Amino acid sequence: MRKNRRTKANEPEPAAGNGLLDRRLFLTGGAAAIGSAALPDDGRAAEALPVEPLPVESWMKTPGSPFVPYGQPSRYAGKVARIFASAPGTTGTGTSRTPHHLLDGMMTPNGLHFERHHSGIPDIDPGAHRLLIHGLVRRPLVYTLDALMRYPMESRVAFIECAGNSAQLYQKEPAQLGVQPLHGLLSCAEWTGVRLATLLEDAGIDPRAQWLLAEGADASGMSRSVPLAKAMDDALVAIYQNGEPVRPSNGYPMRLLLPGYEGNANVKWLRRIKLTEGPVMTKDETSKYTILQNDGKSLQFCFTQEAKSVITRPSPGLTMAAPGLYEITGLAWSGHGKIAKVEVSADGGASWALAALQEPVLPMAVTRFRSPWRWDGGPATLQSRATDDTGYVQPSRSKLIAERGARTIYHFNGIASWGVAQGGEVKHVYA
Ligand SMILES: Nc1nc2c(c(=O)[nH]1)N[C@H]1C(S)=C(S)[C@@H](COP(=O)(O)O)O[C@H]1N2
Ligand SMILES: [Mo]
Repeated sequence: MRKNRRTKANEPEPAAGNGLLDRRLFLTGGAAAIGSAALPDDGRAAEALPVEPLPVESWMKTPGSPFVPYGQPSRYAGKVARIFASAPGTTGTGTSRTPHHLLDGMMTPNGLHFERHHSGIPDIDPGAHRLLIHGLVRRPLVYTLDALMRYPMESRVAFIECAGNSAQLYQKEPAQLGVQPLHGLLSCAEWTGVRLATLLEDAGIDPRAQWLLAEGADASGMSRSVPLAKAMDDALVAIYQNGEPVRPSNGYPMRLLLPGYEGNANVKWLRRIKLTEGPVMTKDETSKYTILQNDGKSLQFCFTQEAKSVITRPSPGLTMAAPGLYEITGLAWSGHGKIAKVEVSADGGASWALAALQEPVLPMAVTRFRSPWRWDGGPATLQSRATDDTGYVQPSRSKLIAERGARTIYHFNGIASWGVAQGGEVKHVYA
């Protein structure tokens, strides 16, 4: 009896083909219990050799550096940075992308939150900034930042994903890029601010109002129409981002947060909300942010980001060192609610293992998933597939394109694949 149990502990249950193991291996601390199986075959992750005494390094011999008013990352962590590109002839119009392959957990640090600016980052004096609420209201109101700060506040952990995230996966051939350039227009933060519903009720909502126009204070005149129901449900005028004032690049001194909606509708540098009977048909919801279909017609007002997931490690640029036990980890999210499950495949979708979901699992936030995988050193195709609590399952790339076509660049949420070659090189592939 006892012998049997030990044998079992030494051989973790396979959960799917090509080396995927039971997710409980990590939850129960089983990785340590299975001993050498938890380590690369050709060596140990931590050195077992007695190294004694430990050397006294130079930084132990003199006092450390003085205080600074605002902390910065380690100078050795310089690679943990955004990458960015600006439109020709501009410096601040374009995107910067989050390095998910170098991060863990669920929150994106403010300095690494992705950015999308249509006309650079405005340098807004918070004392001069105003938020106007007008249109179909009983009494139009103008808020200063100070006035807004006197209202009751609420926090929400929410992802923001640009509608154009992962757009390269609509291309015929897999772009030879990694997680950051392909899927880095996604970030997750704790946003704190005043419920938009509170401000609208303050102004008095005319029963004819069904929509609102939200406008930013940047030079691009970015503005979007949003259903009033969303504003009343869970919209925030966010003033804080992960506990500190919203960064200039993310909308300082205030931004609209519409949890689960495409990034574009989350208007930054918010200066005006106008209640209207119908959508206003701004340039940002007619010429752009519509889904062009094969028949030449476009879908408009596709607000919600559908369930999606992406493996952040292993991923291109992070070569696998040696056969052995690895953790496959990544992020899953849905604009419709909570992530119900994430499955991982190591054989291109032929078989799937349930991944462990890391708590907390929150609606419209990213969820971190983890799956133990024993890589035998041979070829593998890694995929993840998210299901949300509405029952919606992330589609394969081919299913998504069969249904939608590939004439759009928006809302790509198909399954992404990383090919692991003999030798450990990881590449973006289509499976
Ligand atoms: N005023 C204004 N709001 C804006 C934008 C903009 O250029 N100007 N870009 C939008 C787009 S396309 C996206 S994806 C998100 C990006 O938010 P972030 O830069 O905080 O990540 O902001 C949206 N809100
Ligand atoms: Mo965007």
